[in-house]
Amino acid sequence: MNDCIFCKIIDGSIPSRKVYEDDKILAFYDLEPQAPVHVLVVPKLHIACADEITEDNVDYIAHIFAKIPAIAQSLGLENGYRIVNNCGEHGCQSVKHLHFHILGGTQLAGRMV
Ligand code: DGP
Repeated sequence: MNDCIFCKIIDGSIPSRKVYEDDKILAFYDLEPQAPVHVLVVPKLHIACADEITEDNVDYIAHIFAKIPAIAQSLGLENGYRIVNNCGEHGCQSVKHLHFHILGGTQLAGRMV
């Protein structure tokens, strides 16, 4: 996608602070952190949002979740963390490339909204 910020981060035309990368996914620090540790994990395939996950692309999502424990460990999140996905307008999704926030590094609030 030509106008997608996260596709540009994936192809390197926009710089990012990378945490983890393989052939299917990229993890990088969020530009506007909302916790002491705030990392985004994205599929390298452009999937706009959670509504666009299908049987054909779900292997990217499964791979993200298979890698999150090691990513969290590398970030020092041994006391836990939160995984967040914002979908669509009511979910306040601002970047239309599916991404999972990993938030941690402190005691997070009990309520999510
Ligand atoms: P969301 O609201 O769920 O769509 O989250 C989008 C996140 O993306 C938000 O926390 C800020 C982050 N973000 C936006 N643009 C950039 C960027 O160019 N670089 C990085 N590292 N993060 C960005």
